[in-house]
Amino acid sequence: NKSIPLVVITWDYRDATQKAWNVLNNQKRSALDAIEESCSLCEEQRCRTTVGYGGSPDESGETTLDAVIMDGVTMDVGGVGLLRNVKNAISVARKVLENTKHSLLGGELAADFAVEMGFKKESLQTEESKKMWLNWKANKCQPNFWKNVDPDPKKSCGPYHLRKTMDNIMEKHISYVNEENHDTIGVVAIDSNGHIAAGASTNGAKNKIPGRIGDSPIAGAGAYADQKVGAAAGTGDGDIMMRFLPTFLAVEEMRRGATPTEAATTAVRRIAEHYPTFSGAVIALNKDGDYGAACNRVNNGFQYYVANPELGRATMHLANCI
Ligand code: SD4
Repeated sequence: NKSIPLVVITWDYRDATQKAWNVLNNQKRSALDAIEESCSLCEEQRCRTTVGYGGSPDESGETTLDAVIMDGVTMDVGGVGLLRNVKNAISVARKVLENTKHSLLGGELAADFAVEMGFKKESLQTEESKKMWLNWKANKCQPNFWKNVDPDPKKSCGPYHLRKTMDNIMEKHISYVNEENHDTIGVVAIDSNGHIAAGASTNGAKNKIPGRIGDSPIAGAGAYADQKVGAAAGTGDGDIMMRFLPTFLAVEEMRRGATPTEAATTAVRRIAEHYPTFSGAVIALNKDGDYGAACNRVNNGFQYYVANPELGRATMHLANCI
């Protein structure tokens, strides 16, 4: 089969795609390994500062991480949400998958779990992320994630005095997404044994309210895989996207016979029916090795990377948005 092994990765993460391709093609290792190692590379490289440490500081200046990995053969899932002070989000997620009966661990206690699994605890703040945070505060904490409540810049933008704002919240939202704030790495892969897996890793949304967990660590939201059908991964405005479980929907659409492109389009369209200005994308593949993507409101279309035997190496693709 000329289309297997196969890996599809969100955005312009070429190195990560090449990494996954080496794992799948040269080393003949598993789809799960390809997911973990490609996401790990992005975490180390701090892809576009929206994956890994030192990016997307929350209102208090802290970076926290979300990640998920799903095995389409066993339907086993490992996720970490709001992971603090540990850099290796996807690898900790894989430990949740392989060493526990749980599907999702969160916050400070997920960091304790990580330490038990042998990972190092260290600050995720960098000079750069500190500067991002200070600039945001100097700019009266705009944009932010509150509605019907005004942050108080004098109090580090929070706590908050309750006051109905007259601002158009959607307008704020547009200025927020125009910053290209959403660059989660999502990965779907089929290995040479035909096994399918999916995963994602991110440091979430800039200026998020402390405690916020996005779509990425949640199966069916950030990523989903089912050996009988295929897999999908999402990127974009997680607060909106997680309300629609777009990667679950994409896999279900493929189960009903849709192509990956059609399935991704249906998932994105479902969200856009309710939130026309949301920014995001879904990538998908099926068990035959077909793949595709769809997006909404991504400037200049949505770039994603693919590698399979036919392409031979990581190759850029572009999806026009709906
Ligand atoms: C989130 N979906 O936490 C993530 C952000 C992101 O590409 O960058 N997605 O909302």
